[in-house]
Amino acid sequence: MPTALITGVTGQDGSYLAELLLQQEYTVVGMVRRTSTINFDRIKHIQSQIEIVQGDLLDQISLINILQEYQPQEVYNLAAQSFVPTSFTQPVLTGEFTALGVTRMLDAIRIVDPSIRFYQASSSEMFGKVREVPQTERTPFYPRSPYGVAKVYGHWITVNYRESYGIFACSGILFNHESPRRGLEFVTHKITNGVARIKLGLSQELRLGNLDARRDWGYAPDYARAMWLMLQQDRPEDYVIATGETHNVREFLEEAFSYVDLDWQEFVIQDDHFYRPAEVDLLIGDASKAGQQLGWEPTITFVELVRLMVDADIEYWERRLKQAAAISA
Ligand code: NAP
Ligand code: G4F
Repeated sequence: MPTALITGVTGQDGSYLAELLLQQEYTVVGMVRRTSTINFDRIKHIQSQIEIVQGDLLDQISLINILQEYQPQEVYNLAAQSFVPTSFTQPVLTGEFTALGVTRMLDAIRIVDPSIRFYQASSSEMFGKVREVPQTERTPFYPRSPYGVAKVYGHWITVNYRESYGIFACSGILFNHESPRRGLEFVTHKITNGVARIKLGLSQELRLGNLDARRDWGYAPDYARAMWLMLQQDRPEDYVIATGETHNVREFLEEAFSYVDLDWQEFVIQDDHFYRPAEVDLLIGDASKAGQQLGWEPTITFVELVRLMVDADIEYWERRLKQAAAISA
């Protein structure tokens, strides 16, 4: 059976992609960086089925060694410093992980086995101050954060290694995708976690930044499927993956709070701390190329996404409350 290496396997997307590849009977090798405490929450249910190997996008030799030892046919490069606000406070580190890390992996592939198929996690953040609506594979980039700039570098170095060395390298230009496994600092999960805590009496307020920003929000497992499909094609190409619908943060709030019969305006406080030095105001993707060539389409609507995230957070906090009650009884 084929072997796939996933960098960023402990992240939201890495965990869903690992599940999908295991279902397809791949041998899955998950690269993790060394940390002082184990951070396998998202993959603990499949940990025994994955080969976990230590490596770091900052360390070229670790990448070469992993490719030599495990000989994967496919590499999915999902590791990155992925939080936009942190890219403003740690721009150089973001460039090292999110931009140069891509070159380190591509060069490791070129040296060890150029027949390896490569997936790069490109981002709709590259469109930034958008040049056209909706955004397609041909829309010019205008990134608005050090993260977006780093992703543009990662995107073009992927194209360059494809054109220079004939590597089967694809970029998925993925629009925002969410799930109960989304990091808690991203706006969707911050909202649904806040809603659950307020509903259960654990919080009284939710502090947020810009409520006018518009995003094209999809469901992460659908996007993991698109990554895999890209590497199964006859030719390497780049694809936009998106739902084709856009909503602002305020609409997300309305949907999440009203689902549990609360009025968001009674709890949400706008806080300057959560505004960014430069904002991406509007993202909406046109995934028709992925529809035609990959047969890909999203399976979950915006309302279903909001509700499944609220449900998961309420379930999580109810479980925690029951555990606390059992301990104190
Ligand atoms: P995530 O949850 O933040 O996961 C990032 C992963 O990268 C984590 O496993 C993290 O490991 C790992 N990582 C960070 N720095 C590393 C390093 N130097 N060496 C090795 N591993 C490192 O991100 P995600 O939402 O799953 O996104 C996956 C990828 O898609 C990212 O590249 C992101 O930029 C991109 N993307 C995401 C979206 C989206 O909406 N989710 C949209 C477009 C593109 P730790 O667990 O140790 O921190
Ligand atoms: O959830 P966000 O932090 O996601 P953002 O910046 O769009 O980036 C995510 O999607 C990208 C794809 O386009 C990925 F490449 C990237 O790795 C990441 O996964 O913020 C969404 C919007 C922003 O406009 C932000 O200003 O929500 C607005 N927002 C308003 N209040 C907030 C908050 N964002 C956060 N994180 N926290 C707030 O309190």
